[in-house]
Amino acid sequence: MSIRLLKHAFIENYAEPCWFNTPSTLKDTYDVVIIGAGGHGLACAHYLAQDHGITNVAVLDASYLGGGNTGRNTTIIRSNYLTPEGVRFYDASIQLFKELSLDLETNIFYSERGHYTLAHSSATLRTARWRAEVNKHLGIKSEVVGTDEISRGCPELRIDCGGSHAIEGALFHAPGAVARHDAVAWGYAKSASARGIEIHQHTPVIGLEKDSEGVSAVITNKGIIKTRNVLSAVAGHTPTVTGMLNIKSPIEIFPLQACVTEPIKPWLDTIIVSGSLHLYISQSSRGELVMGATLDPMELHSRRSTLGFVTSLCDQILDLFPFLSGVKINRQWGGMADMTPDFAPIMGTSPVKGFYIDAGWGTWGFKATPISGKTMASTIANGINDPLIQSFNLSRFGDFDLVGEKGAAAVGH
Ligand code: PYC
Repeated sequence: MSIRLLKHAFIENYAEPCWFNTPSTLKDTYDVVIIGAGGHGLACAHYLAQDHGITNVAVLDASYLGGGNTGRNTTIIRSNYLTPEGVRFYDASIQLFKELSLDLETNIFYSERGHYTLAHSSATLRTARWRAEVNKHLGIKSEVVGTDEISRGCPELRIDCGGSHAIEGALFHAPGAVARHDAVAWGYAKSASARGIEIHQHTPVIGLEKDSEGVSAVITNKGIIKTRNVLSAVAGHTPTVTGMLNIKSPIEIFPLQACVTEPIKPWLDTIIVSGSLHLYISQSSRGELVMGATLDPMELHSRRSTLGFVTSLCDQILDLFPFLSGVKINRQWGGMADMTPDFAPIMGTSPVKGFYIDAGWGTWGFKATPISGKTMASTIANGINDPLIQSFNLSRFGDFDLVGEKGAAAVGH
């Protein structure tokens, strides 16, 4: 071994390059405490500082930054939802995503690809038309296309789909895009940090306190923080956190699994989704095929990934793209999807004053990252729900005023 190399093994005083403000101790009090250093929590921190000048903020995470669903999703961005509330909300997110690399001075590799939701039956085509009409009405580019047009957009796609469930058409959504998910979290963390916001990793929250005025303290493994504003942005851990204040939520946690292949030459420049076959596939800028399926069928608080998932997904993918049979799966993983009964998020104020919820992101959270951060920041700064998230409040379940978002992924169409 060369002496030069050995020298580096014994010298430990090279400072690690660090984008984030991660002090080793907590302050006694903050104006806002955000639980969850995923994309949503960090985006909220960024917009609290940028839009409202609120910087006495701590973002806490039980584990590491971006290690939950932010780093585990398949990065699809789209706004071709079915409800007007959903379409407006996700379109506002796309508008923020488009400028995000510049705004955060971080390349998030935003890549507009076009998004095909395949229809293998006349019933699915009918839903596609319904979604296209709602989208067009709200100025969103979506249209139903026939098989010739699908073949022009993705010549490799086998329209007869292996012979048993031929493709009849698709909902095509030109703004459909992908981005590098962890870079989104890093960019928001960097920007929030630069404005003085603190990020505390490996700082689990073990309790929350309230008094007659509302939420009053956050108990962590490193001490108690006094605060009058707490945001829970913890995806699959939401019922645990809301339970600390005896707030009931209708969320149920289901595993959602995904995988990537080895990198191969670029050939797929669109996003292909089939609700009927339970699959979605796109190609990353690195050349990997990023693929996923529907939720696991049973409620489970786990991120494990299974052989059954990858074999059944590949079986379906090969019906569409048989030439991939020799391509290797490199990695597979799972995330915890916090599903709501109406497939829309739970956002905004809660029954406890000063305690805010950003949850119920099921299979639709990554694409909402910028707009959830922006609207939660405005909600916290003003103490009232931002108009864009009014319909997503927890109170809708008590008021029987559900959203019914059947344009969400992994939802029967
Ligand atoms: O909402 O498009 C989506 C999606 C794809 C995979 C998970 N969610």
